[in-house]
Amino acid sequence: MSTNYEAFHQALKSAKHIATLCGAGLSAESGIPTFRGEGGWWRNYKATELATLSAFKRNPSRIWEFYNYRRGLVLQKTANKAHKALVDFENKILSQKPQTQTFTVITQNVDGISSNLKNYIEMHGNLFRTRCMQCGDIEENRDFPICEGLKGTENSKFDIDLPIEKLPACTKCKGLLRPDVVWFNELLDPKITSKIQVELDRCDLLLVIGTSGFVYPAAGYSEYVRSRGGKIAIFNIENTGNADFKFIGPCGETLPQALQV
Ligand code: BV8
Ligand code: ZN
Repeated sequence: MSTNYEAFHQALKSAKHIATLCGAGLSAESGIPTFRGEGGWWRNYKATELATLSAFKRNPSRIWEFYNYRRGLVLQKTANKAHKALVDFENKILSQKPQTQTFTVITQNVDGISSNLKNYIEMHGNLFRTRCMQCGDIEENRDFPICEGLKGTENSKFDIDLPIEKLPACTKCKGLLRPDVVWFNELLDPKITSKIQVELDRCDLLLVIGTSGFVYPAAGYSEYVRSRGGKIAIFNIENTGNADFKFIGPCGETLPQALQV
């Protein structure tokens, strides 16, 4: 396992298909809390208990208060040096004449901060899209608060139990909207998982950036790439997991240096 940038730069130059698997740590330096540790709690619920269909069905108001709070938080945040490094590196690859390498960013994050990338796969959906529980209509929506009834609830310590008719409603059929994200125990969009499979099947260098590797199927990706002979580089503040390259520290510092951007 190497922690030296020179060796990594060699591997980066000789790789044909470079991909990333990003997690909440990519956005941590933008001030967006991660799921582990203090960031994983909201009021006194664990995020993993709130990000489920059953929690939404049981108490749609509480879950919309949670997502409205996260939307409001993300809307005030900006991209950090790690997000910028991914964009700059993608531009570098795309301006190769002829293009001899591919670069694809696969992210678990739903904050949409990297959406200015060209080859970008959001595995778990996006906070700023809604989906109708009735007719399935999907809309972009960056309103904050997302509905009148949720105004000013983002800092309240207690649930406000809005009645369903006051929660976000579909403009087409008036049905109850949900955030267009993948909740725990929900299947990922098969169109997305097949795009990811194409990338994993050809990836010879996977950058695993700011993820604790708990959540499946993302958590299985580096094993899969390694089993096919691909190399793994971990960018994390914790020294976890095994990899060919490890850069321990804030990815806002390590990634620009590793990608030479
Ligand atoms: C599914 C959207 C089929 C919602 C999210 C196999 C084994 C065990 C369990 C399962 C399995 N297969 C399926 C499961 C169940 C489940 C699962 O994995 N559970 C876990 C908890 C064990 N998986 C699913 O349900 C998935 N669906 O598999 O469908 C199926 C269907 C039914 C039944 C079975 C199977 C769907 C999972 C998607 C869940 N949705 N997000 C929302 O966000 O509201 S997951 C959500 O949490 C995030 O998207 C992200 O994926 C995850 C958090 O993980 P990380 O991103 O890694 O963040 P975390 O805070 O954990 O870590 C941050 C890291 O950054 C840390 O390592 C830290 O050290 C580091 N860091 C911090 N600062 C920095 C830094 N690094 C660098 N620089 C810094 N500055
Ligand atoms: Zn509808």
